[in-house]
Amino acid sequence: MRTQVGIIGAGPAGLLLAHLLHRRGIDSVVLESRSRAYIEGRIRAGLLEQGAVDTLREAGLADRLDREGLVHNGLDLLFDGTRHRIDLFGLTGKRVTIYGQQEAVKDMVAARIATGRPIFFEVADTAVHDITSDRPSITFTHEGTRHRIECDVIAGCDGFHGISRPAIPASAVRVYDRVYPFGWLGILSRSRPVSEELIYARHERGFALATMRSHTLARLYLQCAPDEDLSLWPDERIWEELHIRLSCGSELEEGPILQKGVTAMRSFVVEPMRHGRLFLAGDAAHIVPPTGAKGMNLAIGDVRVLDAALGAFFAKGDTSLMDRYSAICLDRIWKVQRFSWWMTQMLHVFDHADPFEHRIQLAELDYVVNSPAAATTLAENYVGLPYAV
Ligand code: RFL
Ligand code: PHB
Repeated sequence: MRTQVGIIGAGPAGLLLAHLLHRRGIDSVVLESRSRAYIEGRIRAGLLEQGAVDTLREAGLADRLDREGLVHNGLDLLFDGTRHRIDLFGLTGKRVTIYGQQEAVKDMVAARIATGRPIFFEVADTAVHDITSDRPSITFTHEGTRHRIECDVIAGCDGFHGISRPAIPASAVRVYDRVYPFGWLGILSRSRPVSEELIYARHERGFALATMRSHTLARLYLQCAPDEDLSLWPDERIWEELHIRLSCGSELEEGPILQKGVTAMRSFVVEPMRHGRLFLAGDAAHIVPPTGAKGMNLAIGDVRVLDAALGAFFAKGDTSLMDRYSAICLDRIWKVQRFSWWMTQMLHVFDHADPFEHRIQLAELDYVVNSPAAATTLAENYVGLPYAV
């Protein structure tokens, strides 16, 4: 097989890249280790920045998003028993949209299949070769047969646990990694969301977040241990803890829990995001803690730059944007890392025995909700910093 861009991973990064390149007339092959049903059902992110929505709309991928997405103009911070609204739209003129990542993935898989161009699910033993040459290749097994794809460029969009990043020699990269001493226990419940907008709660027992997927599906998170044992969390205990941490006058409606999971939290960046003809995008290159809702948004930001860079390369042989790909992405990624870290440290309990931490967090939250300058800082980061490309 021969293609221009070999794309490893059919998450938001890989699927969006395949779609944008197709619109430019650039050929690609998408390889995914999981089944189509698995990636379309995997519950993950839910919140899109205004720029991410605009990107999907410009790409012709937003018909269902425009119909079903829930547009939010603000969010609430809950601490010391009181809810405070941050008026995102009033402070920035921009909004955010709730639309499940798996819904965006379904839309993009359907768009890919409609093009008739190749997407292989359930591939195994994916490996990249000759990445510093101008004819890199990918080998993989599909339905028992070993294949090789010769490419001009490889896009490593295979997430944090993929094979692309480890294919770069350790001596060629610098890694930044911070692991947090907590995780999130997340549930999806068939019940009315607590409020029309999101509630980020700082409570002495730990952080909680009330978000949603629709008017009848609530998505709720609790700070827990990074390796929390789910068997210790029967439904009653989850609801009891949510009632305590989200107690704010609004009613928390209980419902059947459809899905439960624990996510550990880390901040991670690899620099540079390119080695020879291998380009990393999305979670393959960076991880943020979910408190700022930035993971999927960052993946979309990277792909915008990579699409433009590959467009210039295949149209005119111009490598200048390819050469700046990593620097352009990292400039925004580090600002988003900072924001995600800041939201995380302001809202989580790191050390239950540290009263100083508690008072500092309350002072910071009080400052954020009462200072227009501080509220605007939160809002402009939350709705999404501008793109350079
Ligand atoms: P993905 O989505 O992980 O996709 C990578 C794909 O590559 C496949 N793969 C391989 N394929 C072929 N060969 C191999 N060797 C392969 N190895 C892996 C994988 O199966 C997978 O399909 O990465 P991508 O595209 O970079 O997208 C990143 C986002 O998925 C991620 O950042 C977000 O989900 C993070 N995130 C959130 N982001 C937001 O923007 N807003 C949010 O509200 C938000 N909330 C969250 C989140 C992530 C969470 N979890 C579970 C990690 C909430 C949670 C709980
Ligand atoms: C979600 O809807 O799953 C979600 C929203 C905001 C976050 C994290 C997750 O910060």
